[in-house]
Amino acid sequence: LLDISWFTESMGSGEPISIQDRHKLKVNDKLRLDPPEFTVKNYACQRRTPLKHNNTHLTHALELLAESAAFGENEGRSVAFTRAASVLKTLPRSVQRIEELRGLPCLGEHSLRVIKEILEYGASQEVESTRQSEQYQAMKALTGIFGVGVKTADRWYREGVRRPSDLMDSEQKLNQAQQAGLQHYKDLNTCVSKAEADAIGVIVDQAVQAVLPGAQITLTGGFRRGKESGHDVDFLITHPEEGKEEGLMPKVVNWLDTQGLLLYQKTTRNSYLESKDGPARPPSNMDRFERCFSIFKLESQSCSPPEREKSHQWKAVRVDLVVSPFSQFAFAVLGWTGSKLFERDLRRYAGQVKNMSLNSHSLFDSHQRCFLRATSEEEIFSLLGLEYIPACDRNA
Ligand code: DCT
Ligand code: MG
Repeated sequence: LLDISWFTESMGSGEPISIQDRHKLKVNDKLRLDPPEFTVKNYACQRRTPLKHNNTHLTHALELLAESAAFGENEGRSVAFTRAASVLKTLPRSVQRIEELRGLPCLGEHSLRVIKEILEYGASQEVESTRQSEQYQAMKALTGIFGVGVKTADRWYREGVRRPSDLMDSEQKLNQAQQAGLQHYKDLNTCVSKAEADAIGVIVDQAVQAVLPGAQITLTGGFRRGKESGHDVDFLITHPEEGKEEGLMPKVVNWLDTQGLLLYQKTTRNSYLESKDGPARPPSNMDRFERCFSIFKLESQSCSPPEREKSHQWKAVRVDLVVSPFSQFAFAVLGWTGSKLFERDLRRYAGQVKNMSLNSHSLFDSHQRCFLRATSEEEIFSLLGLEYIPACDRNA
């Protein structure tokens, strides 16, 4: 059996090696002298992560542990499992032996233990017992309700709620988003196909052109990275003449609503320029654009036939609309294309390596104390000193 402790301890710490470790190293001398099987860069934004990869049996397991950690509000642990999974996604072939992972970044002891168990026995006990646990299943079902986050789901769980149907005749107070989420639970937990995303794109473009001719819409999120299905559809709206986009969202939403196309909508205002700190202190969150969280009523002729039952003439689909001023558009596209881990690492890389601050509005150079302008994603990568990674390879 391979002892994983030598493996993690001897990796990249830069510390002097103790006598005991030296012994362990001797035992594993042969392994250590072989060159590493794979080389992988540290930050997700420095590597290419295609949609299809060769280690799904491992990444699904690690991602389930990441999800479970997030349900327990342990973000650090959740990100660690997500990072480990992401590293495996970049490997050019499937991993056969744990030794092949030597020297790879982001693989902590816990992740390695899980990987090793799956490689040897075909499954991990921890993953399977988590998957079967009442708490995981309840949290998964409850956070699957639109408008319900981990905190609310956890509170409900502790009060005995296990599944969405338990909420129907309970005393629990639901806000408007949650009521809509519960009402359309089944549809919203059915994947949105690319064809459905495109059909919604046609409608959103109609709405946008009707209220502001010349405005442009861009499909972002997972679909821009080449995914064939997703949990929602994300659009970014802008207009080449800076300023024309102001006040656009309420008009678009009103047009859609008048056509009877919205089952739910909540618009948040652009708070970027209004923020107390002002743009000189770039905010770290990315929700400062004028943004509309909505549920579309997509008529069934626009839906793919196998997904529609005859009795059901439409499907509820989550759609996010975001309006960006043209000068921030490149940053907005980059920020809204994802994946979430790719974005997280872009921001982390900017801060830790370049002493810059990146968000979906801007790039701020803390050393020169100025904003760096860009009109394309390529330019932003270049300002960060990164090789350009196309959207299809940002599936970290
Ligand atoms: N995003 C981010 N950080 C977050 C949430 C979102 O950087 N905490 C960015 C990255 C993706 C984009 O916003 C859209 O978010 P989602 O729709 O949640 O992600 P997705 O990749 O489009 O996934 P899905 O295909 O399931 O919709
Ligand atoms: Mg999405």
